Amino acid sequence: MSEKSININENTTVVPDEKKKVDKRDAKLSMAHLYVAFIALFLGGLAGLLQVLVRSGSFTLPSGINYYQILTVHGVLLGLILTTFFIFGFQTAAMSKAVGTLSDKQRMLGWIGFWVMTVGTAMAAVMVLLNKASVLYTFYAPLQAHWIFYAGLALVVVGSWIACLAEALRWIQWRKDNPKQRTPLLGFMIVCNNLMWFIATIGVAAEVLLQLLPWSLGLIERVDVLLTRTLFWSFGHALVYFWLLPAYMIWYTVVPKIIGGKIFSDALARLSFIMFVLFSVPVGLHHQLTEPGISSSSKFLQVILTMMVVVPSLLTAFSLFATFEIRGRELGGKGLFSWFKKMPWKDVRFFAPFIGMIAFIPGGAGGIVNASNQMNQLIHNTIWVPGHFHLTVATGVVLTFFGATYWLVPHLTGRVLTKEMNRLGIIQTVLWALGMGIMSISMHIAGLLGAPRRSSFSDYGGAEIAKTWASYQIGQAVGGTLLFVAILIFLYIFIKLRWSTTNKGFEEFPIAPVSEFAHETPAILENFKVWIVILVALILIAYTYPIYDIISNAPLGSKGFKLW
Ligand code: HAS
Repeated sequence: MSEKSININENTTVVPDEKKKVDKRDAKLSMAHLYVAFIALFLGGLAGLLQVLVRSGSFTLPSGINYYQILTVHGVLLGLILTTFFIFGFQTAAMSKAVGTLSDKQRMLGWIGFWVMTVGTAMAAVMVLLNKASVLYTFYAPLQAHWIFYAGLALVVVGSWIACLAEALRWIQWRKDNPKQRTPLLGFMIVCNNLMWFIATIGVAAEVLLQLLPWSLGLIERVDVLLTRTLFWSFGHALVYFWLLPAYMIWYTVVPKIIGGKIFSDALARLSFIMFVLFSVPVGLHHQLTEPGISSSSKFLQVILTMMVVVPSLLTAFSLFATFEIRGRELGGKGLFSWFKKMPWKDVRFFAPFIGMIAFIPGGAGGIVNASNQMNQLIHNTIWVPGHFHLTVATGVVLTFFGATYWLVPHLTGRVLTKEMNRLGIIQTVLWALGMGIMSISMHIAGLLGAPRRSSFSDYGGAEIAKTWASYQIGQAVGGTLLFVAILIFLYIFIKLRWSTTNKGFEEFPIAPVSEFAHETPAILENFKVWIVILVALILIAYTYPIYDIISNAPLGSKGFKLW
């Protein structure tokens, strides 16, 4: 997109021309990511279906496949591959649309990043399928996977850094071309997400390169299990916000346009993203509250910081309610909840992310329960936790990604979202919401009754104990089956939107302008130097002592269990 097509509204936030399409070369790069993402969705979803059927107790896996293998396929493909590829696919298109077409050099970097990630994915996937890496998506030591699995995941991370660099360079170029102007909101959000991702992945890269990979290659005999887990979680919680922030980008900038409204406040949106950058990394210990070997004062500090990272989500909820209410009133609605009736319920581009928002409310509340130390003792390592993340990532985030796919794919491929596909999309969303609702409610209740997570039915300590939560296992199987049907419908719609010859045309890439009543955005929000200094300080405060403590009091380390 040429800079000429960018205009500036009264509040000086840059809004791209709505008729302008994403450049074809950028669209190709974006689509390449989506193909890998949706292959991962199919295979990961199939593994999920097998998993709930096994847990229901009424299905036995064919010989040669074990429960932990399909659990690893499910977690790695959906939690790591679907998300990462979708996010970079979406962000490439969004950067191109909101900030401008990538230069040849930036696009080439984007392709290098894509191929490095794809080769890494193939390496890790082959090892999991050969049952040489059934170590789940968190790859906790002392379980040891084949070194090719770790090398593959390291390549996924390195490839993602290259993709981040390509996007950052485009944004920097815009700043140079437009000095003293506020950068486009969507571009700013992408830079925040990538910055958070880059800082967070340093921890997991250190874990893999300094501990797991040399250990699996036989170069070192033992690993410090607690150190590897702590490095993993310094990345792991930021990982969940790396999934969430693209959904928030859509909630803040796309959904208001679809309902015919405006962004409530540019400043509030940027503040919320900066808060995620600051507070997403130094909170990982809330995943380790029950682990010995970490002092309670370090855990306490990180629990406080966890409560801080809830604040930007509350700001987001406030902004969204305001956007909906203002638009509802513009359309003639009266009373507190008038907006509810005025929303475009029959438009899947709105309906899917909105259902995601609703699911995110109990999902987020569950997160606050998890983070509260005493309550964590009750739910940790029970199936309550998968209940929590199936509401947050698998509903809040994934439904938003589905909703975005319905306009993004036709936009990128020169087609339109037909009425028929829109209707099917709504059915798909309802099925997804129903399936996820039944499954995650069952998971939460079974978790409170003590059902462990990450365990096959036969490992429950005997069928007698398992009877306590058996009916909820059936609930999970029913929900999981509905979800698999919803995946098949989604893939059918994707194929139609991508390859059909009867729906050629122009589909909008919706980006809303900022409300003319919004306050000016303080310049400091764009000053990344300040935020990076504060971020590094927070990480040092939160992690220096626990890591020093773990290393200086380390026992011999573990030789581990070779699973290959
Ligand atoms: Fe979490 C475990 C704490 C958010 C994902 N989390 C996990 C795991 C995953 C995950 C995958 O403190 C498992 C990891 C593993 O394998 O072991 N989580 C939190 C907290 C938040 C939170 C405090 N989590 C997320 C998000 C995720 C995610 C987001 C993915 C995308 N989580 C934890 C803790 C654990 C944990 C502990 C460890 C448990 C253990 O012991 O193992 C917060 O960020 C949540 C804040 C969210 C809100 C909701 C705001 C609502 C909004 C919607 C507005 C709706 C509108 C529509 C406007 C406060 C923005 C209105 C319409 C109407 C009609 C009403």
